[in-house]
Amino acid sequence: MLEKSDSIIARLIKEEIKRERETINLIASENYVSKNVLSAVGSILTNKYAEGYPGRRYYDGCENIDEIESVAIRRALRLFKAEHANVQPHAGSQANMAVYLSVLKPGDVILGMDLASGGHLTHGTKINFSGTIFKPFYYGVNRETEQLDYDEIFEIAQRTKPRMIICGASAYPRLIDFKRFYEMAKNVGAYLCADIAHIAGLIVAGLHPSPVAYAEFVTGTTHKTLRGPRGGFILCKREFAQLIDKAVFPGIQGGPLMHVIAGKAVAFKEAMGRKFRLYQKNVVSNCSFMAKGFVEMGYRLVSGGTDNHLLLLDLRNKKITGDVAQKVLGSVGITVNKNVIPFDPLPPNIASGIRIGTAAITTRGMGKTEIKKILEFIDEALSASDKISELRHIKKRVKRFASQFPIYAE
Ligand code: DSN
Repeated sequence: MLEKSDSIIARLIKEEIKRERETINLIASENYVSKNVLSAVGSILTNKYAEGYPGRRYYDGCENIDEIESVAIRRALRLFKAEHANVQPHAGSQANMAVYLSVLKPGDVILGMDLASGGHLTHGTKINFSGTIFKPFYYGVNRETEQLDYDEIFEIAQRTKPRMIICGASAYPRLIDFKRFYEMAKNVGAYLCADIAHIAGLIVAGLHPSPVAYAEFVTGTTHKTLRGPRGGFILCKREFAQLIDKAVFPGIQGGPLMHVIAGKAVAFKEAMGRKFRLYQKNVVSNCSFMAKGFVEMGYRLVSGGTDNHLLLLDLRNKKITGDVAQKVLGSVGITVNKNVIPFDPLPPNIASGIRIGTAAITTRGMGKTEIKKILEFIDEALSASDKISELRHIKKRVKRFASQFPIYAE
């Protein structure tokens, strides 16, 4: 028993269970896995080394491991209607790195969405491998609409001549037109990599257009809207299968995390069901309901709304920074992250906004009634940001409220 052999870690896990149960999680990239995913990830599969791929391993004893990885691959292919899948990337960053290294050379030009406009670190940011190994150029959003401006992106692509265009985002509340990206990539002779980490669940449920038919490469994570274990995956056209597999192993990774791959397989199966589609529908409708609620309370939404699982609040008219808002909400048990807004006058560690997502609360069974309550908590807390006793009172109410939605039946 962990309690006896390592009381420190046992206590901290218990504390984390309590924290998750007693708080409201609005982090757009987080979710709660099913008990079945948990049991696969917490299994003895963590014991096994399996460098290589099914049928081609560098270690013996991989007969069960081979089947597990093959099942995960087959399910990924079916779920996303893809030609080839690699389920070994430890995370989204490794998935992106493997894609870049599969067909690009150091110094090649890449064009990705600016981090400050909602892109991701690995899409060419200067402080990330993607911005140091390759020569990055960026597109952002239109100043007026705060949405992607495809004509402008095309103009940047024509000017910078990238070898690869990367589309997909971490903090973009609108639909992404993958077909438009594909057409412009072809026009300038670039590969297209679509990073669907955030919206993978919406895509399999048919609530967001899929890039799989277009992009040579699609990368993603399994733990966000897809509601699987922490990890990454790559889908690609058949002709790039070998290059991708070699780029993941032995290119950038060693032994795959087989317990996680088993968890991915379980999550892929769950994502094929009707219940999962309904869940995704609720994620999106909860998000648009929350967006309307914020607008009614006088908050400004970046781009004026949302089409997916997340929204971005511009807090400037509320005279509070993203950093302070994150801390204030955290102090009452509502977890969000500060986020820069497009053309933010403040630096990222302060930021003018916060990012909010509805995947996790929807998993807990929350709907419109609960969202009204959450909106009330948020507005009260942000309006009482320096009133300690009021914040304490809100914290108690949040705890009582959240505890009514157990994550795992006790
Ligand atoms: N950290 C993830 C997010 O919060 O969107 C992206 O990797």
